Amino acid sequence: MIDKSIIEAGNAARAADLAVDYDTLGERLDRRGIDINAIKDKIAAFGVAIPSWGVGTGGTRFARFPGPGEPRDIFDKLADCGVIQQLTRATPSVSLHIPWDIAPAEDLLSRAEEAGLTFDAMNSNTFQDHEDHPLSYKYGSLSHTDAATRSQAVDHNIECIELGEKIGSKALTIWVGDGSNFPGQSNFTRQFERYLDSARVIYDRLADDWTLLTEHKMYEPAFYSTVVQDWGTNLLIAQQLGEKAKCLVDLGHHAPNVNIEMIVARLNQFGKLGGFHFNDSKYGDDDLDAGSIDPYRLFLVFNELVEAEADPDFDPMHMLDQSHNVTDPIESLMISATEVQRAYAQALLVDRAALGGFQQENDALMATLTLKQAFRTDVEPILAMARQETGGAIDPVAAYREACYRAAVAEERPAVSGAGGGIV
Ligand SMILES: [Mn+2]
Repeated sequence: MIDKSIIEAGNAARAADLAVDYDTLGERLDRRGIDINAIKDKIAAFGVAIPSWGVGTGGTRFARFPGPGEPRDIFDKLADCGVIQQLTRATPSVSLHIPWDIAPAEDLLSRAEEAGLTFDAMNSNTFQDHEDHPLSYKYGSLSHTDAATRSQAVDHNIECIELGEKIGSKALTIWVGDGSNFPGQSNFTRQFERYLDSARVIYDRLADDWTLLTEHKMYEPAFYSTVVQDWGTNLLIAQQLGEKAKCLVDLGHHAPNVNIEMIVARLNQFGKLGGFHFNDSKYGDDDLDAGSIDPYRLFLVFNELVEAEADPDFDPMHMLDQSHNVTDPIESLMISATEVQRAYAQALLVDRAALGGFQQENDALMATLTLKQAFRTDVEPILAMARQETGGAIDPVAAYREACYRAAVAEERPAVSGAGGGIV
């Protein structure tokens, strides 16, 4: 963890400027009928989960360039996630990926507690072969033509649920690499029937307070078709399986220019929006840092989420899911968590009564300006004040760099090879 005195000294040096900036923004928002403290409290209560695999350097299918002090195992990953939470107070939970993070439940629990973390959704993995799985997933897993392979994949998902139950998780996320690379290779209908049959066995194993999240992806690793290619198929799965099944939207898993905020609205309208994987993209599933390319789109997604918050039962899960190839993953995850909070804060500033009126009157210009007014507001003082008041750092990256955390862990963690392709 970072020495508290570093955080306190950094905050002390910045506190006076922050107080002025916060008060100034508070006055401006007050003129718009908005209570800045109410927004700040919502931001302070908002959390986005860190994926355990995100704290390691990612890569492409060409290569991976690991940095110093790479986490060696899940316990190193929990330590890194603890630092992110300590400085940002925006990432209270970690999402595990099995088998990469397999460890005894009691050890996971005690180390998470030390790091001030809880566990978010469990993630199964049947997109690669496992040492202790005799059958290969080369031609699919839950939808494989071979019943024994499907059964092996189902059993793996049930093991993920069993570990999750011991560590306080309440959700299983399934993403499969199943699909085809050639027209004619797979029968679309039979393949999806097999997927649904397998998913039903997993679903039936879930406790009543668990959620099954299924994640769609239009391509990769299969390049002609994927079994769960888009939100339509994802919605069909959730509807076929039942109440506990919901859809997970990964922002990078769509064709370029798809209207993702509209997908969010549709899924929510029918009670099937389960959660998000945040990242950003320029060309495809680039897994770039959230908010780094198109922050307006992130805002528009949150605009739908704030609209949905009117329903007290609305409680989607939020997680970052991105690949850090050229930055320190801890720094990228801290900035990304703040970008997600920023989009949420901006969306909270939308004058919804005015927007509804402009929509009713078909005043397209004023409706869109209502959104722009919220988006253009610099909410950084709100985010920084929320961090300061909850014990985090006003400037998380500055505190992290000053603490030389990466150099310190590099002393204990041996350098790892960058050979071979990396994936997240
Ligand atoms: Mn994802």
